[in-house]
Amino acid sequence: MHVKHLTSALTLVATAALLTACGQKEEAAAPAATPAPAVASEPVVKIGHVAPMSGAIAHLGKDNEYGARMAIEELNAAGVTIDGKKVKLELLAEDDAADPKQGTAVAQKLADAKVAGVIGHLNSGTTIPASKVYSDAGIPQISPSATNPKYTRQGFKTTFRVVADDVHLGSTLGKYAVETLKVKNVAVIDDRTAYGQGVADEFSKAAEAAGAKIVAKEFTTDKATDFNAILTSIKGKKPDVVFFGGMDAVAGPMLKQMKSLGIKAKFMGGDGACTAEMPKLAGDAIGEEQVFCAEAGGVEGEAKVGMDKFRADFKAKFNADVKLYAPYVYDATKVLVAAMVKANSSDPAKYLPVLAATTDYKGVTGPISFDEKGDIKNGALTLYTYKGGERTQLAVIR
Ligand code: ABU
Repeated sequence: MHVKHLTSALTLVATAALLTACGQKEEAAAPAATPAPAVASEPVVKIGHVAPMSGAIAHLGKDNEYGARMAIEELNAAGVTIDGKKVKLELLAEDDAADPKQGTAVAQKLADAKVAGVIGHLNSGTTIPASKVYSDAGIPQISPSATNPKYTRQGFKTTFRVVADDVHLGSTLGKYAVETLKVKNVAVIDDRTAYGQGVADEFSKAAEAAGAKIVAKEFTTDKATDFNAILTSIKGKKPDVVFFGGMDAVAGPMLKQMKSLGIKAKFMGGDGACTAEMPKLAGDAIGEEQVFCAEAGGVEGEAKVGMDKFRADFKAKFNADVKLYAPYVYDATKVLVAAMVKANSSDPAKYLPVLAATTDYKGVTGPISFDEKGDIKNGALTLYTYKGGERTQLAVIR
């Protein structure tokens, strides 16, 4: 079952016989070995986490895993009681290398290990195929970062997401490009992943609907490092902005090559290219207020106090800044466990309906309620630019 009882081996307590020396009479008879009372250790509840811990975006995978570790350690320290028993939460962390095949393989491994729930995966391209494995096994899954809408639209009862999706991201960015940045000619590149292609398509639709012209459409891959051919072609079309659907590991070098080709256009991206790592990846090619992007969540005003504390605690614990989705992983983990506690069970069949009914959970990323598909209700977006080598918040949009 999902709560594993660890039983201690019986400890034999031997009491030394006290014998008198030199044939003297025994002062105390040696008692027979007596089994000590068995001390049952805490039941263990296993929670899976999956993200790429190897490959080009391992830095983001590590950020996610740190978020999960922080939540689990805090919960264990505070004490979690399910059905009257104090339990120990155990994180089973796996690496899917952002590869769909490896994603389904580790999903099966976690299902076989009878995890009570899964936080992940990071990428839409791995989260979507893995979700079939979890659905078949009846295991609830919360993605903290996969934004392709398909994930929660497959009719599975086990899929949840604590961030806004690509429809929200792409359409908001497309509108922002035309209405606020006043761009007219747009070039679009995607990395052919489920996320990159999806967010680029949504951006294009919204930018066109707002009156912009798509002057170039190109694609690359999530492993490419040389963009000279597509950027040279784009340069000839004189775009005001280049939108890239893909991750920061590709966006950074792409910005460098735009600079060396003399392309002065603005650069936009979705959440995958909106990380604190971008200035490091793009170096001095990241011009002042040249790059605009959005994170698929956000808090402002008083609600920011919890997020600011989370960031400070994270830094103190891991000696690293939050790169992107660690706070969402942290909240996803706590929401999952809160549902188990409320349901008085870590059995997925019992706590899944309670998880689905989550209403106004107060997370560091804002209030979390799920709609009928398992998507976050009223998901926010945060628009950012980069100034002085720092990701700088522009606005939170609901
Ligand atoms: N949302 C951007 C990164 C993850 C993904 O959806 O592939």
